[in-house]
Amino acid sequence: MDANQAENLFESKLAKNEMIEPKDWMPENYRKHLIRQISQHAHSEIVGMLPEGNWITRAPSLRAKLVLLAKVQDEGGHGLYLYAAAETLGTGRAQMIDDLHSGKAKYSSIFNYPTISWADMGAIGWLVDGAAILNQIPLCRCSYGPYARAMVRICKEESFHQRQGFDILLALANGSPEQRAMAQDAINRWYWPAVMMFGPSDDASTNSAQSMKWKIKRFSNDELRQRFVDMIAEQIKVLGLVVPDPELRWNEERGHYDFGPIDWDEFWNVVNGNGPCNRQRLRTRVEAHEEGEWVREAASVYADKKRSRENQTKAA
Ligand code: BYC
Repeated sequence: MDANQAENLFESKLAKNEMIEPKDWMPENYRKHLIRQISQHAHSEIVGMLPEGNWITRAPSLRAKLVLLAKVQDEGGHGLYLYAAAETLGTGRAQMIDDLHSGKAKYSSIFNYPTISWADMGAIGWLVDGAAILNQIPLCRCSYGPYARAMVRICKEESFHQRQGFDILLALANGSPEQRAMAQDAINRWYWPAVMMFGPSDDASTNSAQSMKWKIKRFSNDELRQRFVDMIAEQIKVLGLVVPDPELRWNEERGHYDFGPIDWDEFWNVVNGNGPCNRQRLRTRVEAHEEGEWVREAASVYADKKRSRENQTKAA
């Protein structure tokens, strides 16, 4: 098959909504675009374990601790499926991890905010995982097979995460005045960063147009953000709390909630490494990686031994 035929086949698969698989021909920029997005996504899951991991030892009950532990482990698993999906595109995991540690690769802005109370576990589950689900469900239909398939399982787990977050906030909202205030404070701090998670507005989104042509992204950043605002504006009524946006109002004509302006300076500041916890998060990740050196070494020596034993048995 010549280059033109290969490209035609790729385009016709996209047009028919067929998946592109690792061994299929694909344009180099499609490959690079996916490596960028999938590795950023994997890094977000792994760095995303840190703000919540912070509360495992301080969970208010054994049940809460078990649930949080399971959730944080799920995030670790998501990172692993996603690194594996990125590896099918020909990039090595060690390279991706180096890029995270050197600050070259991005990860979601949301994980650079501190978790200062137990209610933050609720706000992260409800708002952050809630935003993640809206962004990630369409990725189950993205054009690259290994990414789309990884997202199916991830989304199932994320929906459990969102419920556990809501459950924490509901308990606090129905608790003492102090607990209610704690829930409101967490929502006040996490709401806008969650709104920002969807990325820059459509006119400033450099990757969106191409990503949509390639059927990686199915909806724009602003479309998904609007869905999120609409969903949260309704769900918060059940909690009897409020979102920190005085301009949030139902717009009958649009059939959506209007909302106030987003502080894009804050967003870019965090994306560019200057959020409240960026340095701390990277330092913790690098330390964890260095401390795990002996595990990686032992695993690879064990794999070598096993292989050579198998070879000896075959030769005998
Ligand atoms: N934070 O052209 P755009 C989770 C960057 S983990 C940082 O719109 P794109 C969870 C963007 O990378 C949730 N950077 O980009 C885990 C680009 O820079 P580069 C993570 C951001 O890719 C644990 C530039 O801004 N989810 O759920 O079309 C516990 C221009 O943006 C952000 C995913 O990663 C941001 N928020 O759209 C709990 C989902 N937004 O790369 C929960 C998969 C934008 O050109 N990713 N940037 O240098 C995506 O869907 C898309 O990559 C995005 C951005 C919607 C994030």
